[in-house]
Amino acid sequence: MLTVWGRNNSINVQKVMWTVAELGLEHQRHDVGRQFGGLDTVEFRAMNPNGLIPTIDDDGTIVWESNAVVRYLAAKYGAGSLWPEDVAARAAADRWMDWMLGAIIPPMAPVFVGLIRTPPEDRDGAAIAAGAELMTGNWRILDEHLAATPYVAGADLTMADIPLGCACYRYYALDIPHPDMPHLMAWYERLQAREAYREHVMIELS
Ligand SMILES: N[C@@H](CCC(=O)N[C@@H](CS)C(=O)NCC(=O)O)C(=O)O
Repeated sequence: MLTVWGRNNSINVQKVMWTVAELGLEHQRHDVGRQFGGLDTVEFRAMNPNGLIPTIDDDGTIVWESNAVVRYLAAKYGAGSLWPEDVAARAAADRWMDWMLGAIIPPMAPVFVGLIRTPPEDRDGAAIAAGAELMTGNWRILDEHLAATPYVAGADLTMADIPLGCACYRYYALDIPHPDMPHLMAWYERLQAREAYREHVMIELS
């Protein structure tokens, strides 16, 4: 049995739960993190010494780091679908998963924390605007890439779409300027047509 630890409003848990749903895996999820606590217990730290979510136990195999979890599940249960079997195709997916961590998450963090988790009177407007501008510039790179391909790593949904798809929902849900990026929007609409995406990713920001 697959067990997932993590509250459902965490972007990193959402990556895992969307993957689990796309693969149709039997599972259980425990609400831990933030208001639920549970990350500082001896038992949890024995699984993940960082005390962070998501963490999974798949019949005794413990995995943490959300992109590593997505890769593990895709490789084990989604060969030929979420997991591209061709090495070059897999590299095309891998690079965009890692790119999300370096190009989207750092500028998105001050925008998300500033607008969602900070009272209006305490917000750093300059930091929010700078993050939004940097993030938008990087989304433009993906927008141009998506002009030539319906999904991030080819004709069909793969693991490459998962981290970026989770971040894209947040980008459009945040109250910042959203310049026209037609290819990004078309891809985002394709993702929204998927039940698993709507259920596990399109959750009110909190
Ligand atoms: N690089 C890690 C980051 C993990 C992380 O920072 N998780 C956050 C939630 S998104 C967390 O555990 N925060 C503590 C909490 O929720 O209490 C990953 O991608 O899994």
